[in-house]
Amino acid sequence: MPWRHMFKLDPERTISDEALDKICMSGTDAILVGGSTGVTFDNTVDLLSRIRQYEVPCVLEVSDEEAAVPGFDHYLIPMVLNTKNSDWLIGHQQRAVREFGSMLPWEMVSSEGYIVLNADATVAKLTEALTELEASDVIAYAQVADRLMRLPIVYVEYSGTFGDMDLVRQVRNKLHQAQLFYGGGITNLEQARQAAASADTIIVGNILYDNLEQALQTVEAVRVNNER
Ligand code: 1GP
Repeated sequence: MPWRHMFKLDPERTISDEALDKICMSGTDAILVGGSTGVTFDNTVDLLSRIRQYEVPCVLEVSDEEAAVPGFDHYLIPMVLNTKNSDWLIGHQQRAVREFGSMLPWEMVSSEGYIVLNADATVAKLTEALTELEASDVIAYAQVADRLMRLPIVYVEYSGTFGDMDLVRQVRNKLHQAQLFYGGGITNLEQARQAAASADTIIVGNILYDNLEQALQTVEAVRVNNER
């Protein structure tokens, strides 16, 4: 996946046509559709049909098997590596495959190994993530994903707060084949630059709803990086 910058839109949240136009025309590499709660088939279809008016690639992160909507360019299936509850590692995924496996466009599906590190985030609470981790624990989770499970993507998730970039860099240095996604608390261009220098791909979410202009500037971070 060659993308370096993605905006993440939550189908449960309201976004105006004007804001969506700016987001889709921003130069971001792809729009990621996903959320921890309240994602339904209907609100996902609605958001997809609006994004489809633009050329930007559109990717669905399938966090609820009920909202597996056809018509996206790619599908990402999250597996939470540092959960206490194996349902979030393999349970939901097993049920989704049982239900929809025969219909899945497998060549358009990639799995993501999430390491959820902000204890206050909805995703951490929902998935019962073990967030009190040493750097060596985090790196080991990433290596399990990369070397043992051979997942194509490791996602260091600090949703809602800007994370430890030194740790993110350490993780990337240990990855053998997986692509490193970073998301969480990117609210301006400077943070986006730091994250883009530490991970392969950065994901910008919440700030789209709080300060659209600042969010749009984050796209510059990967352009500048690419030119280096
Ligand atoms: C959330 O990693 C993404 O899944 C982005 O995080 O909403 O904090 O930008 P933010």
